Amino acid sequence: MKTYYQPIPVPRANLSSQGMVLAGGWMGFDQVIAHTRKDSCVLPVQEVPKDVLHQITQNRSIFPGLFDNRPSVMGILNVTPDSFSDGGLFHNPDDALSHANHLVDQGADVLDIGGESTRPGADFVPADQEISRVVPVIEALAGKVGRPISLDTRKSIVAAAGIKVGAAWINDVSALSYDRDMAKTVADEDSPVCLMHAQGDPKTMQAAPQYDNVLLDVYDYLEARIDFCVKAGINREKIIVDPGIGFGKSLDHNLALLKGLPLFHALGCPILLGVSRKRFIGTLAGVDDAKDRMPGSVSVAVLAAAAGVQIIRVHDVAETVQALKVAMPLIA
Ligand code: 9MG
Repeated sequence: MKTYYQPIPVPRANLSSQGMVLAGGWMGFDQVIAHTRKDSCVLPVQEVPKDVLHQITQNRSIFPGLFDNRPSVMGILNVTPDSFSDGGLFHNPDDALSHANHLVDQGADVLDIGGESTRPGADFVPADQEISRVVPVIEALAGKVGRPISLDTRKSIVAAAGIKVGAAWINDVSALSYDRDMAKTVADEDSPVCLMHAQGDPKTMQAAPQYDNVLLDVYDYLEARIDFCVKAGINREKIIVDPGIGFGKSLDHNLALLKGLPLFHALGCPILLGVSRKRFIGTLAGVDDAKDRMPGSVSVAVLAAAAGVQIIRVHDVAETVQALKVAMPLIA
């Protein structure tokens, strides 16, 4: 039976002599939770197989220096008319550039631009429309904001057009499963790519999500997608993984994934987490309007930092950056 090893993060200063550094970053661990599909137990680090330990500990080197001592903050810049909490604000390239500069001034390390809303129930957007939304904005920003631009798309033709004008990463919420040409495009361009887990399509994904064991099922899915990408010629060191909070998940599924976040370090890739203003925060806090969910979003961002998550995707950049500045000396 397969065993999954979830490091238990502790501040590096508190490590025992057997302790190891988590993903070359700011946290350490000297114990793991060993899960099977039957049960779980805590083991000392010496009992973890060598190849798994290598995956958990090695530096994540996509962008040297980026993930060494704190999570990177990815600021969201949607150019869709229906995005779920800030839609329609930045259609025109000049407005997008000034908002992007504002996010960078607030401390964003990366900007994520998307032209197709992925909120639950969102409609499909044809590729030509998506291109006409994102390409002028990427063109206006690339090389001018001093930060890498991530392009949130599931379509290879959109990815190719975006990379041509300066997008530095592809963020694909279908983990390259939506468009059969996407893996080739990413491989040919040698582009970093974020593989996010989703169950179902944005249109229907919240209908009745089902898992045997959500944490282990999502882990297995991401592991299989990494293998698929590597076989397609994508450099393993350029892959980022994301459990896809809110994408075909109930409240309990989201909570199980958030509690088990450190498990994903065993995939050997940087972890990206997007919880900003999502519905589960509204459910837990009793807040209907997505724009009022900043405090809950920031609290999860701080917990993610303590779990060693390398990239946090947020709407509220200034608030998240301030929270992390205060939290990092306390948790690491
Ligand atoms: C586009 N998008 C919306 N939510 C997201 C999340 O949680 N992760 C990633 N990678 N992209 C997201």
